Amino acid sequence: MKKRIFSGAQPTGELHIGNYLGALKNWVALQDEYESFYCIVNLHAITLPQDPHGLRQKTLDLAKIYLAAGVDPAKATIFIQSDVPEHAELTWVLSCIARMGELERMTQFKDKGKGNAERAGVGLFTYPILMAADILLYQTDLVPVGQDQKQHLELSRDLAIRFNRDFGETFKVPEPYIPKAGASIKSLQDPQKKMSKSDENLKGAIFLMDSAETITKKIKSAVTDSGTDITFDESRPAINNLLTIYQLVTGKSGDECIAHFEGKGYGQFKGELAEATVEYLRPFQDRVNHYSDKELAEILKNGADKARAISSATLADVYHKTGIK
Ligand code: ATP
Ligand code: LTN
Repeated sequence: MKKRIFSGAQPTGELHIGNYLGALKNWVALQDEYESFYCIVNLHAITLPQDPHGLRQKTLDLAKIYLAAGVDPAKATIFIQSDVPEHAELTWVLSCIARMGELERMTQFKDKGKGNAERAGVGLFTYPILMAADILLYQTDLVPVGQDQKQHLELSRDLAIRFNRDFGETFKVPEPYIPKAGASIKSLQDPQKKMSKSDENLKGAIFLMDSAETITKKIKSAVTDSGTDITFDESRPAINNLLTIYQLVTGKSGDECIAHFEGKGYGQFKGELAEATVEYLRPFQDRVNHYSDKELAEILKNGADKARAISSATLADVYHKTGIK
């Protein structure tokens, strides 16, 4: 039997190249070897205010992005989180075994709640429990995510272990899959921060649907470090980040990248990086509107049916073990 993968992204804003290189790219690479479930986590999206008119459209657009990135509906299951009510149901049960203390330690809550717990939504606080439910419902072996999700995944593992201990073996304990290169692509404007959809400075992120002209402009205006060498060096985070993007979009080895830019200046490097990024995203951009709305609806319906077949069995087991049913 194939091992199982689960991952998801939020339909909250435009996806950027950090989401692509840190997560989506690996979803595509892993779908042959694993039985894969890729979810559009719209229930996660409302942990921060969303425009109700825009959310449904963004949810469908994100499904198109998964497909355009190369997730193949013949191999992987693509579905919308809210189409599978078991996610919300298991969240409740897991909420009853999760501890305030462990949620308080989640750094994303501190960031997104802007350090103001008094005013932050309760959903933002309990969000990692919904993520644990997503993963544990499918008896998932592996979860491909970027570095920022590592702590949430640890919590999923802890909840699985605790439930199994208290109620008997029920959940598989999932492992993270975090890529060596690309796990945390940084903002082009501030290499101390991760590239983010919600960054106010739009110049910090390369969005997957950006035009060639916009991509080139953003890369040319990216901040650099002092010094002139173009090498991988953590102490020079701006160039380190740009060279990492170059490495991933060209598929060259680290050594090849360094050798290629030896003796060359930032100007030339940025020009080549812009060109390589545009070329990398072109086939993706061409494919975004490949599926009609009708085909998309069909794919999502099939996906939800497949997802429910598995998640309902896990939830029935949980309800049985806890004495609910
Ligand atoms: P953002 O902070 O940009 O709003 P997010 O983490 O809230 O992103 P998602 O769209 O749900 O948004 O993330 C999808 C995937 O992309 C996750 O696996 C996440 O770890 C990964 N990811 C997000 N930002 C980066 C980044 N800068 N570099 C690498 N991977 C990233
Ligand atoms: N929390 C993640 C999105 C997410 C996810 C998941 C990722 C929700 N459920 C399950 C992997 C597995 C984020 O904000 N990027």
